[in-house]
Formats: sequence, structure tokens, C-alpha cells
Amino acid sequence: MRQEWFDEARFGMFAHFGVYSVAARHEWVQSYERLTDEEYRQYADHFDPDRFDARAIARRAKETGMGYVVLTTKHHDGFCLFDSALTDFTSQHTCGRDLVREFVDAVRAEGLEVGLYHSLIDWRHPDFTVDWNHPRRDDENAAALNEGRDMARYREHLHGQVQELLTQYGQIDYLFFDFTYPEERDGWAGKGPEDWNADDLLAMCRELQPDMLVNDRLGIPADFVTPEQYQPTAPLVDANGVPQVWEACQTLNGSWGYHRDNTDQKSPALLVQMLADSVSMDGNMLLNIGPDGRGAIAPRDARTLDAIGEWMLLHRDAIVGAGHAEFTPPREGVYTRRGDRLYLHLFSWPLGFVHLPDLGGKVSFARLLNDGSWLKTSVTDPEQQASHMTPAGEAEGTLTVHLPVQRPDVLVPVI
Ligand code: H79
Repeated sequence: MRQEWFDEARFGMFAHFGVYSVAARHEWVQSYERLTDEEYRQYADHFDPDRFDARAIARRAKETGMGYVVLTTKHHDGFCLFDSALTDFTSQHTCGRDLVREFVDAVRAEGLEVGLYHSLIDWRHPDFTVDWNHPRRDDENAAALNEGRDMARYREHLHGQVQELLTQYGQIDYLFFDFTYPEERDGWAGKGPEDWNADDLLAMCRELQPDMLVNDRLGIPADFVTPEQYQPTAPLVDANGVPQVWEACQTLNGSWGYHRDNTDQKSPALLVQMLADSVSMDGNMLLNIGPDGRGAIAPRDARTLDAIGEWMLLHRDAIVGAGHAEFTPPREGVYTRRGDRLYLHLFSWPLGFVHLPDLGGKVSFARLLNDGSWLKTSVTDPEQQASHMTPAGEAEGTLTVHLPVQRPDVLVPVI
């Protein structure tokens, strides 16, 4: 099955890097601030990623416990990190480097799966029509800007670049297209699967890279669905109730590209909770870093990844190869399951005991995962329900796990 490695890995790294990393105020800066191509060009002219070290990124992903890494080959601004015959707006042109090649080689060398991100949107291409998220939508006479633009020619460009990526870099394991927005807004059109000729584009992916996973953002069903910056509240199913392979993509501070002045950093403990939460619902988490204007992993991001990596070192078995468990967890946390081992990720640390409904008689041994230490358990005796020694209202068969008063000194304790 195509997605076996993906289900197993559960945790991947996203890296958003481009000329917007030099602007350092969100990867949508050109659209948010309605910058002209000329105004935006200065960031490309001064794009000099002297500290972009693909091996360091790949190594960091591995040390964080991640199984795959995904790099932006082109974002909505149209700037390519690879050597494309179809445009000069590339890293090859500005700094003489094919960063996609460096990335693919480095990720493979670490034994991780290789993922590429490619934007369907291209604000710089002369044939890409102005729509509601285009930087030029507020220009005087904006509608006239669409005269002479021809999406058929853009489609050729898009398909051509995807073909380059899927034929010149060896085996690609994963492709994240971004994104489809068919609804109208503010009197402007959006773009749907027919704008990309999604059927043919997906068929080409299948032909060139038969084992590659493709996400759902062409606007047609593919291999996995991609909730962005939110956590589903239950395992995802399609309209017919069929379970979906899914991956939540998440930022460290709300921006995908490096945003220097945004200090709204999620804590390592919250990020581990989000990861456990995803796995508890049979999903993956793709955690993003935005390398800085020189291509280096920002120190605050490195510290966050270090802390998560330290947790993963001890708790890997509760994440990698794990998935949903058919038991109702206690209010303190979530379950994951791997084989016949059930893991309880405790998001809060209760006083003395945690009570697990329906698990009485089902657990042969309980321990803390971080240090392997045994935890005493007892099964609530229904005769004792009324006594002051046991909490009222617990169902028959509740397993009580006795906890030390001291919370283990890890981001999220797991039993
Ligand atoms: O590259 C990053 C962002 O710049 C870009 N996607 C991430 C990975 C992005 N910016 N804004 N958006 C995406 C908003 C788009 C959200 C949607 Fe969807 C994507 C709407 C439909 C597809 C997420 C998944 C929300 C609904 C389904």
C-alpha cells in the first residue's frame, strides 16, 4: 500500500523557504500588502541563502523523531527553489543553487522520505488570472489586467514544472499541492480543479511516480486530506463514512514563512499534545519551520525542535506506528495504541490516581513510558462504589492507575 510508510511515520517536517523569508513578515506578504512585482523583486535580488544547509535540516528532522520532510519548491509568489527551464525566477538564477536538489539528496541520505510542496497558485506568471487572493486585485482597473491572460498557457507551465520535479530528482515520496479555492469572493472568481486540469495533473503524477502520495488540494480526491492549522475532533471519514488518511499541518507561530517579529511561538508541550492528539485520531502531524533570510533554522525554532526531540526519544513508541484506540479516554488526556500496547498521554497530571473506564481486567501491566517504572493498578469493586475511598459514579470495570504525586519531568507524561 502506497501510504504505509506515511501511516507509520505519523510525524513530519514542513519547511517554507523562499524570497519571502528575506521580507521576514509572512509568506503571503505580497498579497497582504498588495506589493507590485517590482516592489517584491528586491527580496529576490537579495536572496542569498548562505546558511541554507539541507543536511542540517534533514538531520534536525531525524533528531526530532520525524519520518519525512517536505520543502516548498515554489510558493504562491512564483519563486522556485529549483532549476526550471520554464522560468528565470529561481534560486538557480539568483544564487546559482538548486536548493531542491540539495534538499532531496540530504533527506534521502538521512533515510527519511522525500516530500515536495508545489503551489498551484502563481501570482507572478503573466497568464495566471487575477482572482480574490491575487496581489493585484485592488489595482485601478484590476479587471482589465485579465485581458490577454490565458489560464490554458498557465496550465502548461504548471504541468511542465511538476514534470520537471517528478523526473529530475529521482524518487519523490510525497507531493503537497496548494491550493484550490473555487468559491467567489468580493466579486472576484476563485480557482477550481478545472483551472489546474487536475485530472491530467494527477494522472501524470501517477505515471511518473507511481508510489508517491498526493494530497487533496487539487480539488479532487487523492491520497490524503490536509486540515490546515486546526485539529480535527474525531478520526476523519468521507461522505460515505470511509476512513480518510489525514495530516494536520501546523505552524510554530502562525506564519509558515519566517516572520521575524512574530513571537507567538507555541510551546513544545502544546506541540507534543497536538501530535499525540493527531495520532489518537489516526492522523499525522506535519510541523513547519520557516528558515530565516539566510536559510538557517531560527534559534527559537531549533530550541522548540530540540525539546520535542528529547520527548520523542523516550516516547517514540507511543507515536511512530501508533494510531487510534477504541476506548474512551479519561478527561486528562488521549489514548494511542500500537499493537496490543495502549498509551495514555496525560495533558494534565491528576492527584494520585487516574481512572480509566472499561479497562478493568484488560490491562496486565502499567508503567510510565519515560522511565519504564511500574504503576500500581486496582479495579474498582462495584460493592465499594458508595464508599468514600472510591470516586462515585465510576462504571464497573474501571481501572484505577496509581500515580506518583510528582509529575514526571517530561513535556507530556505517557503511561
Ligand atoms: O503554504 C502555507 C500557506 O501559505 C498556504 N498553505 C500553507 C501550507 C495557505 N495559506 N492560506 N491558506 C493556505 C488558506 C487555505 C486554506 C484551504 Fe483548505 C486549503 C482551503 C481549502 C484548501 C484547509 C483545508 C482549509 C480547508 C481545507
